[in-house]
Amino acid sequence: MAWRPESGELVDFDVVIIGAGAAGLYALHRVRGLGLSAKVYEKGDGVGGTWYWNRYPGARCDVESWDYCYTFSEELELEWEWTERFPTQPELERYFNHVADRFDLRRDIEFETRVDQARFDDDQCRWLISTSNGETVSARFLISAAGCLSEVNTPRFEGVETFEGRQIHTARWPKGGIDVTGMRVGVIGTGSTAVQAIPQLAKQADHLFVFQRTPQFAIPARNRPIDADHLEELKHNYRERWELKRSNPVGMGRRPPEVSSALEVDETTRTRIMEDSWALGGPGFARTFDDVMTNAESNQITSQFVLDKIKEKVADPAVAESLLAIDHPLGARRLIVEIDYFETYNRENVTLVDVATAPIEEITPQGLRTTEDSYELDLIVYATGFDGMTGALLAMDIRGVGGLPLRAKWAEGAGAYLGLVASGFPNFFMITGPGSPAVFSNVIFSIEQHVDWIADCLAHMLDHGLHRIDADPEAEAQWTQQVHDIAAQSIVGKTDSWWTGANIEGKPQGVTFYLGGTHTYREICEENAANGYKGFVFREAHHTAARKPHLRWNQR
Ligand code: N01
Repeated sequence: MAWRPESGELVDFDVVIIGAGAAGLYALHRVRGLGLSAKVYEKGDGVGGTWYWNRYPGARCDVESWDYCYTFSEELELEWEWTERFPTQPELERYFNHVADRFDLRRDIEFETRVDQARFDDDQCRWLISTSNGETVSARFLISAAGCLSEVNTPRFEGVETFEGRQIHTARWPKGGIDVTGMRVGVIGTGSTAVQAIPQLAKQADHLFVFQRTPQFAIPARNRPIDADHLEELKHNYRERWELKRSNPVGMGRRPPEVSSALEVDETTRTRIMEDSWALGGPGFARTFDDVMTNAESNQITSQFVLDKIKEKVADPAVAESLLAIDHPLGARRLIVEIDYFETYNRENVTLVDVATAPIEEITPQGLRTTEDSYELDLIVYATGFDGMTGALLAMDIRGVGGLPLRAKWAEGAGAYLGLVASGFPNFFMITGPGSPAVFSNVIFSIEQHVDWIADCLAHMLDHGLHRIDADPEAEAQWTQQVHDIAAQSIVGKTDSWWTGANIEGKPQGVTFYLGGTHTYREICEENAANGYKGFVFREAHHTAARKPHLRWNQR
């Protein structure tokens, strides 16, 4: 316990923030700006969150660099120079380190420290937070910036411990990299991560085996360096891009599609529009038409177009058939953005293994055995994803009023009012929590919006002498219902994936993202704040049991 030696009291903060990724860094900056004391706990030994952990070969963001960046500081936006359309992990890690230095954030971050438990003390109206270094601190407010994709999912195959080679999850790739030269490498998975890693590993490995259970749609990235003219233009237009992001349903700085529906135009026009969109590449392809995600016919047309394009890239018809056996509509799983992925299967040293028809049975000392064959391997790469949305939150033991564990509250499904506060867990804010658009958007732009809302709410509480905020259970239930109703109208969630929680055994199933659009969500949040935070329940300071007042909070 981190008792203050001289007084025997707990070390107190106004705010404790969990995680020093994009969300934690900005949250720290904002709460400091309110004059509050804050401490960030970060598991890693550096900042960047996702971009600290995911160092696998080929790791890069599949949102354009000029969209995937903070917008809160004009100076930051104008001084940072992105070098590629889709930034690599090293470039992103440099960016977040630059942000940490530029805003002097490091002094309030404790690295290599995991939050294990957080308990709400209702009498004192404070959170007691225990960490992996054996300390317990107290804070008026707790903010989770733990991320939507930070709790890794490694399937528990029989015989894992017997493997004589090396095995690693992509999100735990070592800082120095792994030299796979001359190795027989097996990659399990064909999601976004695997699709980035496979072409890079294939270039070095002696032989690469890809164990594919579910083939997926992937759109060419058409990555390119950003030249001086483009950089100039980006700097010139950043304000306009910000406006576009605010009005875009997924927070990207793009204009709406040329036509709303594929069904609105004749075949020639529609093919031309799809060709243009294909030539542009990137995640925007999912928005070639407005109704790709909601209209089955429009989706079918777009899906078929992509299938035909993929077919052209793969030389071996049997391999092409396996890659094209896609069982879901385009966009029902997260659309993948690729660089040379399909072409990689034309290499002699790459073998695609279908583990849908012949599942992996066990890991053996020499490699891996499916129901049909055995594969000798030196390195097994688990590109098997994450326990998304709630995994990192539930990995901690978070307990609200009356000691209720968050795990118990969410046993039947996760939800929080506006995705920000879960009722029964006062003074606990979630950035990109369940019920928010979260990663179903340009997540860094969503993060900024969530953090701004939270910081404004804290300022409101300070100004009005309020010590406690909770979500009204009824408002929360209505919001969660709305989240589910909107999801029911979309193709998202009609197919099992990490989006629905299907990749984690025993996890409640269902989409927990708000799919009504980030622009609409933003308006709802802004209106909520402007109307006095309806649906939230506040308590004034004098309701809190007497204790030595926390100076900073009261001195403001
Ligand atoms: O994880 P995934 P990911 N046997 O869950 C397979 C973001 N991201 O790390 O589909 C065999 O998508 C599994 O098969 P199946 C992005 O949001 C962003 O790739 O369950 N296979 C699947 O193929 C993305 O959506 C970037 O049948 C097994 C794969 O493992 C999210 O992260 C880059 C298996 C897991 O795919 C997650 O992507 C990378 C088993 N027992 C990721 N268990 C950017 O560029 C699992 N699989 C921003």
